[in-house]
Amino acid sequence: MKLLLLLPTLNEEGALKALANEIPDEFEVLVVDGHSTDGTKDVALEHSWRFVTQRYGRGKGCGIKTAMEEFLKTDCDCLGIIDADYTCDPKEMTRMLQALKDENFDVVLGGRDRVMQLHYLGEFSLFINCLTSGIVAYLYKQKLSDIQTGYWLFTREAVEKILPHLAASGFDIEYDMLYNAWRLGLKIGEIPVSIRKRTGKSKFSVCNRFKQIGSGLKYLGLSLRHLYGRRRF
Ligand SMILES: Nc1nc2c(ncn2[C@@H]2O[C@H](COP(=O)(O)OP(=O)(O)O)[C@@H](O)[C@H]2O)c(=O)[nH]1
Ligand SMILES: [Mg+2]
Repeated sequence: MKLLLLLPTLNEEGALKALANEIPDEFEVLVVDGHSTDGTKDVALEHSWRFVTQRYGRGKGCGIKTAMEEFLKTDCDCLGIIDADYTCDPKEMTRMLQALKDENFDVVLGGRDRVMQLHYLGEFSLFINCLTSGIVAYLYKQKLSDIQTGYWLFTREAVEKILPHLAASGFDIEYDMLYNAWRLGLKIGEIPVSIRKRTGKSKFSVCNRFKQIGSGLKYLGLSLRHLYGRRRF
């Protein structure tokens, strides 16, 4: 199975340099960039990776939607996504791909180790992640422990089905992808993966944190409406 690995970037020059030697040779790499002002593009071109500037505006979600469109233009079978900030180990994607094949999943998430999350992301992020993941796992009846993960893997068919429904433009894209995968009846799996210390600065600001709470409530409402029908919610 041919895999296209997406690295969504916003000023990730340092992290991309560190990641470069770790990406398995068999993966094709696509960098979708949100108008970086550092040397992100140079690093991508230096390694002969495909480089595209995102369409539809600012935010990670616009980057992911652009990447899905670019993926559908290739002959690759699967789209893997990892955050390009060095927290995600690209080799985990090989294990995710194996799980996708073995279990016939349409979508696989990498569930990041919670002790490492506490260490690298802090108590508050871990608390929010446990809370939102717990609610989603209960409502969607799925074994999911980490819905805020940066590790995602989709079959081509899953991308074809999900893409027309994606509405999120920013960091709410993870809620959106999962909500639509579940709503469309795709087979979703999760396997345990590792995380590491970020290289460079996080783009997830305090303002983003508030927006993310609003988005979480929005997708909770949409999910409840999907489960119980329009009239009650
Ligand atoms: N294409 C694109 N990528 C983005 C944008 N904002 C953040 N990213 C990338 O999304 C990933 C996650 O962002 P990050 O800053 O690490 O957020 P955090 O993991 O929540 O701290 C990183 O690879 C970022 O470079 C954006 O506007 N466009
Ligand atoms: Mg990050």
